[in-house]
Amino acid sequence: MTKSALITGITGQDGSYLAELLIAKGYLVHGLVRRSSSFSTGRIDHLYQDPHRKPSLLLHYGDLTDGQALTNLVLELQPDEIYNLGAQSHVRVSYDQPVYTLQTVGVGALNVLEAARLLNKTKPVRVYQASSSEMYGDVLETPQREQTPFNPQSPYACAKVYAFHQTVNYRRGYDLFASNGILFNHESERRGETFVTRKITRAAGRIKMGLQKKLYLGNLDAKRDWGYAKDYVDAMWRILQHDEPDDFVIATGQTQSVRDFLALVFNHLDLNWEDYVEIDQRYFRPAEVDLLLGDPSKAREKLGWTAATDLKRLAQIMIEHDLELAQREAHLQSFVKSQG
Ligand code: NAP
Ligand code: G4F
Repeated sequence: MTKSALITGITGQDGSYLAELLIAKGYLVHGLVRRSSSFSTGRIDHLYQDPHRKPSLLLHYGDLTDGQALTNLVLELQPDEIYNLGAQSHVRVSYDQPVYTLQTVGVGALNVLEAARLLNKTKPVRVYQASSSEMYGDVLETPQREQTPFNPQSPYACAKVYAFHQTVNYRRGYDLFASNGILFNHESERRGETFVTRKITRAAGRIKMGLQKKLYLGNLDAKRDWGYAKDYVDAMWRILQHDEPDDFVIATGQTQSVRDFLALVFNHLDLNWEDYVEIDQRYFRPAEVDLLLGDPSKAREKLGWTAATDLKRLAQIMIEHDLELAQREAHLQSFVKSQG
């Protein structure tokens, strides 16, 4: 029988890759989309098929903060699996919008769990919660593993810790199949352009094409365990196929600094990053997470999952994509100029 899944955050980086993966596995995918004045479905538009074929993707308006509507939707759709990926996911922005961040990340997760608890009374449902390595914050142990205590450093991380614990509570208290994936940073050519890796690859491509002169960044010393989003959505799926609900660290087991990533990207384009990068205090955070390094042993042993893409290859994928975008932009500019 066809399995069905509901993805919150389907228009985001991870939601789009997860939708692709589940459709390829034969799922009927439902996506929660929040209404906006312009379309937000650019990352998933390619997944629409011939309207005469049986649909594999259906979108529904909704918002994580509207618990009643979310419950109605879940009870109506009766999905086998729910992936809660929706969030205000930018750490720096969470300092400017702490209450909104808590509402989407913390209360939003609670709304998903409540809806699942009600459905689970009549039909089994499995819930994946998108937890984050940011929860380790000012780290108390390196590498970070499932047992490492959380020490959050931002409004975003505090909200994710709340959502993590509620997921565990619903598992214990209501016998709900609810699991946390504690994912370390993962990037791609679909990464939002204000996250540091994509900000760097976009700028490097534009600099190479003569469209931009400088790149303004914050703390270059921060270290992250960066993987490829396409690999990481496979881990999400495996977490929900496991024979019991549990919590898993998903990471590469390698850490590099923002400076290292800059060098990888600019060297790939035969450029020296030091000629272009300037430090701007606006991009520093009130409290920084200096070092993230995950230990993915449990995921390897219990889920058979490992990160397939290393940072060098990831940087190459992203820069090749963003160089092409810059080439198109340059071409368009010269065409416009040539028209007088
Ligand atoms: P993303 O690209 O920022 O996508 C976030 C998604 O959430 C978007 O579809 C967004 O919709 C949606 N959303 C925001 N507020 C919402 C609301 N109130 N109601 C419903 N949907 C809402 O994030 P991502 O990188 O794909 O990450 C997916 C999840 O994993 C997030 O929960 C993030 O916090 C978590 N996470 C990410 C990483 C990482 O390195 N990428 C690591 C650990 C955990 P719009 O398109 O309308 O904005
Ligand atoms: O790319 P970032 O904004 O990612 P951050 O803060 O690590 O958060 C991401 O990963 C988390 C998992 O650990 C997710 F939960 C979260 O949703 C998000 O996807 O920043 C990475 C590092 C930081 O240390 C930041 O201070 O890069 C540093 N950085 C230096 N200059 C910058 C910049 N970050 C951004 N966004 N912009 C800069 O100009």
